[in-house]
Formats: sequence, C-alpha cells, structure tokens
Amino acid sequence: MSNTELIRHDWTVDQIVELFNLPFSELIYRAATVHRQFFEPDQVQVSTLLSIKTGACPEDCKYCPQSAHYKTGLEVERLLELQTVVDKAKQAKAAGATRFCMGAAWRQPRDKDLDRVIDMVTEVRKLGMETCVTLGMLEAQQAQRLKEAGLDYYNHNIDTSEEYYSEVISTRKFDDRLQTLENVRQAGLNVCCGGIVGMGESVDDRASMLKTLANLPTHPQSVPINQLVRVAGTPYEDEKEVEALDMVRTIAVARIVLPKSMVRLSAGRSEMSDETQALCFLAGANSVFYGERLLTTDNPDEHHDQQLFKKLGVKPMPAHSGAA
Ligand code: SAM
Ligand code: DTB
Ligand code: SF4
Repeated sequence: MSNTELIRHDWTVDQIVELFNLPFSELIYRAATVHRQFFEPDQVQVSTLLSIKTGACPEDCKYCPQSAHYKTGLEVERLLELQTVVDKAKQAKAAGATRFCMGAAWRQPRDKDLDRVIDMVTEVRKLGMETCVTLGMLEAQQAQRLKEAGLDYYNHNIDTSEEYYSEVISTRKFDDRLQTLENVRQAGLNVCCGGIVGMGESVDDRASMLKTLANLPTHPQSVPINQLVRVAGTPYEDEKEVEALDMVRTIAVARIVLPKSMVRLSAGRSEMSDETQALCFLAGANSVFYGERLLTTDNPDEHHDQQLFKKLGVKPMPAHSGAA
C-alpha cells in the first residue's frame, strides 16, 4: 500500500477491533511494517515531564492522583517559580531529553496563570528544547497565545472511548475535550493526544478511542498510550493489572491507524519488563517519557533507560514532528 493510502480518517470501530483480534505475530508484523514506512525503527523520541502545579484539581478523573475528590496523600503545590522550572529543564537536557513537558493540575488555566506558563515556555525554548504543556481545557484565544509564545506541542488526552467516558469522568464531557483539541489544532500547535489502558474498558472501547484519534481532521502528531498507574486512594487503585500482551496489541493497533504519529509508550513503564517494552518498540512505539518521575508517580530512572536503549540498540531521536 502507498503511504497516502495508509493514512486514513474513515476507520470504523469494527475494522479496528479486527486489528486487535489478529494473530499476535500478524499484528506485530503489520505494525512494524507501517512503522518502517515512516520512521527509523531504531529511533525513540525522549521527553521529560515536570509537574508545574500539583494536586487540588477540581476534576474527578477516577484514575488521577491529583484530583481533589480523592485522598491520595499527595502534597499540593502551587504553580512553580520560573527559575525552578528552568533549572529542571536544564537538568533534563543534560540527561539527554529533547522535549520538556510541563503539566498542571487545572481544569482550565486562568489568563494570569497562562502568562506565567508562557514565560516558562519562552525560557525553556531558549535552552534549545522543544516544549509541550498540558494545562486542561483551553479557549481558542488561549491556544493562540501559546502558539505565539512559540509552544511546540499541547497535550490533551481523550483518555478513553466516547462510550466509556462518563464512567471515568463526570465533571466534563468528551465533547469538551474535542473542542479543546479543535482550538489547539486551529492555533497551529502540534497536538499530543492519547489515552489510558487498564480502567476496566473493553476491547471495543480501546478500538473506539483509537477510532476517534484516527478520524480527527489531522492525526495528532503525538499519541501517548498510558497504562493505568493504580494509585492508592483513587477509585481505580484495585483495578486489574493490564496484561503485557494487551498493552503491546494496543500500541500495535495505534501504530497501524496512526502511521505518521509518534506513538508514546507513556505511563506504566515502571511496571513493565524490559521484554514488554522491547515488544512495544517492535510494535511501533517510538517515544517515551524519560526521567525518574512522570508527574507525580515513578518512571524508570535514566540509568535504567540508558541500559535498556543500549541493549536494544535504540537511539534517541532528534527533534521531529509530522502531521497527517
Ligand atoms: N489536568 C490536565 C488534563 O487533565 O488535561 C493535564 C494533566 S493530566 C495529569 C494529563 C494526563 O495524564 C491525563 O489526561 C491522563 O491521560 C494521564 N494520567 C493521569 N493520571 C494517570 C494515571 N494514574 N495513570 C495513567 N495516566 C494518567
Ligand atoms: C500523558 O499522556 N501522560 C503523562 C503526560 N501525558 C502528561 C502523564 C502521566 C501521569 C501519570 C500519573 C502521574 O504521574 O501523576
Ligand atoms: Fe485534574 Fe488532569 Fe488529573 Fe483530571 S487528569 S484530575 S483534569 S489533573
């Protein structure tokens, strides 16, 4: 199939479920083939996360340790000072990250908060790093301001399928998320949008979530696939662990339906074996969060990841962005 035929925006849930149900070796073969058509299979993009405002979030996302609705024992922190953020970005750059992602536990930013985040974006860009922020819902004009400040990516996840959404979050609607994605896209920012596996959703839900992403007017340039981190105190603390092969299948299907997107093996790597991660890379994952912390939970430390990359012959990817 030609490269243009591979990029589709007309997937049905049934077609995507069929991909999930392929024999494992066939699924991985197809995903790896698509991966090689658009990317160097030995390259993985590395981004480091920093929580710039932690906890006390008014939203009730059942997976999230930062929601004020659940008692997770998390220490609440106000918006960090500019210099603290710049120092962390310098450390991340020195450790080998090319993108710095700043996350805030907000439903949506106030304009005066946005002013401060814009200063952070400006200073981190001066270090020669790509920038990404995730601040909750955005108005069109707020997205425009971030674009003008030179922001590279905005992360805003749909998290799960449209059908399962109300099971997970009651304080906003799936359509609210889509509206923010539209505002971000219209502003000309690169979109980072994905979801979570392991919240009790069905294979149909996973397929439906990927259908929504693939049928957006433009494929998100970056697609984080998070394995649920089961945090004590959240409603999902006792959720069943995702089977490794189910995670690999989800990555493979994401790669097939979003051929030109960076597919990020995101939260949950601390609980994955090196072998599972290797299968995820084989299935088309080509970016990770790097550094010992995600936002509030653990991630493999840099030493471990450097060893893993060495064992697998993986090279950090230079700055890249694609759109389809
Ligand atoms: N408050 C903003 C928002 O929700 O858009 C930005 C930060 S929020 C923490 C970013 C994303 O992190 C969520 O959309 C979700 O996909 C992911 N996330 C949060 N808690 C998680 C967990 N326990 N396990 C896996 N992913 C998680
Ligand atoms: C995304 O999809 N995953 C990252 C990033 N985007 C912001 C966040 C994962 C958070 C995991 C739970 C925590 O550390 O608080
Ligand atoms: Fe708040 Fe974002 Fe966590 Fe939801 S995912 S509770 S919006 S920080």
